[in-house]
Amino acid sequence: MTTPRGALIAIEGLDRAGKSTQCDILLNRLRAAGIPAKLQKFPDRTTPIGHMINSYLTTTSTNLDDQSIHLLFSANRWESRDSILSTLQAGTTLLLDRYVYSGIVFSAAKPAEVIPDPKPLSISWCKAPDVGLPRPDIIIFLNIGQEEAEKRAGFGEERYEKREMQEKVRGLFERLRGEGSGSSTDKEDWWVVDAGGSIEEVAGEVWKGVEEGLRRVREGSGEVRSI
Ligand code: NYM
Ligand code: MG
Repeated sequence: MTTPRGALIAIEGLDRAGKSTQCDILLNRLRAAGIPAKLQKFPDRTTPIGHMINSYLTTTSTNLDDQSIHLLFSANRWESRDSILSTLQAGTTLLLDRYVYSGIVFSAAKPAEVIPDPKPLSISWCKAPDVGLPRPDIIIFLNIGQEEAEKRAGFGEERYEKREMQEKVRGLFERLRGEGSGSSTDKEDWWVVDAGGSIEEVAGEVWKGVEEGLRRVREGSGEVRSI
């Protein structure tokens, strides 16, 4: 008998929603339950493309136009595609700390800087370069209010961590999740968790989402779908 494939679980949310904390807890919890698991973070700042992204996010001297940085974020996922698929095929569950969905909403939320054509990037334009990447079995969305996020340590250090931008990101995530008009992802892909509670409370709710993701894989065809 072949090994059943691992689950692909994306954790998404605004900056300071607690994604990285929850990913670490989850990884330990999966392993403690005897489920082989790995964590992959996007952007992956360790690759050459990731170095460019990091310098864009952390310095004001690296200037890239909105389209170019968007495509770099996407390329940074494509360069992991083979390892994502082989990890799943080896029976290892893979947690993604951000994925395509952050890619879409952060780019689409940007105030267009280009003159004389100040149109923001559309969701469909932003989604296009990621079409064909492995699609998560479940996307766990850590939902946090803006005031709570701003209270958390480190907020405001990087590009995009501004209130106005974050509010747009929040609205666009809602649209993607199918809560507004013009959703471009399937509603059943999303598992929304209130991330305003204690770390333990949130971890408990996240775990329920993971169990749902694992169930979908068990009952599914074994195939990894594509975006
Ligand atoms: N981000 C992240 C994007 O703009 N596009 C993407 O494709 C991804 C994966 O990068 N503010 C943004 C969201 C964050 C920033 O992410 C850095 P993190 O998780 O803080 O390292
Ligand atoms: Mg950040």
